[in-house]
Amino acid sequence: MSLVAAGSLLRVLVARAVFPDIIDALRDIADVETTPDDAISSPEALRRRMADKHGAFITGSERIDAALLDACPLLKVVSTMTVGVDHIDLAACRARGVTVTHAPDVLTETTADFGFALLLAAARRIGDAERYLRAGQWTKWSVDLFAGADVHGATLGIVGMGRIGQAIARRAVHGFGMRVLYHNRSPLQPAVAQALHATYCDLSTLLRDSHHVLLALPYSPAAYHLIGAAQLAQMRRGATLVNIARGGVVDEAALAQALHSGHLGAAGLDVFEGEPAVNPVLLSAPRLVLTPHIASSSLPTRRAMAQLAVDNLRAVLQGRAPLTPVQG
Ligand code: 8YV
Repeated sequence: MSLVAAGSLLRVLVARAVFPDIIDALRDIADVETTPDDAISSPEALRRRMADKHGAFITGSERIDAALLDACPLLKVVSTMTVGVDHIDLAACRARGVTVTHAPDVLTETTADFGFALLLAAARRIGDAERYLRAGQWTKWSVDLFAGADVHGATLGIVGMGRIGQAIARRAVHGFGMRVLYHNRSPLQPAVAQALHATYCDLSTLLRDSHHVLLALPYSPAAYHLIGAAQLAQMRRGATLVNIARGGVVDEAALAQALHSGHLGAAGLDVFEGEPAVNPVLLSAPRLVLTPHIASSSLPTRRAMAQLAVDNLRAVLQGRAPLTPVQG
């Protein structure tokens, strides 16, 4: 059953400039307001733009909260092209009967590739080495020039063993001969853990025993500064920390301190607490690779994420079940 009477058109907001050819697939069922300049709407502007809409296509940049929802009485569906939903107040959506959909699965392998790339870049100091060469500082070979840590054969601790964590574990075990420890809300089914050659342990054990620690957990308030000064101190001297989860999981000042002191060997961050602003303490920290939240950014994957978000929107607006609703 359609959500509006015959003759009147549904209205959808596409909050950022995403692949016009994919968005065009909404036009036969809805009047579509796009964002050709790709500007990020302030909360007030977003409220204004969404006020008369039945559906919204959003990215991780748009925050959906109770105040916004109260200004959108017609809203039926919020479709985010991200897998993470920490920018959406799910309880407020549920209370108002607004369906929330997200984009899992399509980005898993691409994001896992990037997590591994960031681990390799950090451990093997690729960022520092490239800057050094480009700056014309390479005048002679020397025995320990940018000598980093080995990744192959080392122990990788994965915090958050969902789809992406598991895809990283497969790369680590089968591609790099690593031993994998993991920490998760609950252990995997024994057969799944066995197939991944991954061993469950508590966070302290994982931090103590891993040469490299990779964060791939979904963000929730409980995960805020999960890795702070005390946890960094538990990590092995010379270990690597990689964060592809959300910036808030790591205390950035404590991380900078652990790099300056030499306790941590290296780190790689794709996500930041105040992004797109980056805490200046990170910019001056040594042996740190920084990337602008691009783990899912291959062109085919970003297109697949947008396509899935469109398919979810179409389904809900046409009265069908969404492909990938947010559970819970
Ligand atoms: C997004 C992500 O690219 O899907 C997620 O949860 O973190 C990334 O894939 C990012 O949120 C930007 O919208």
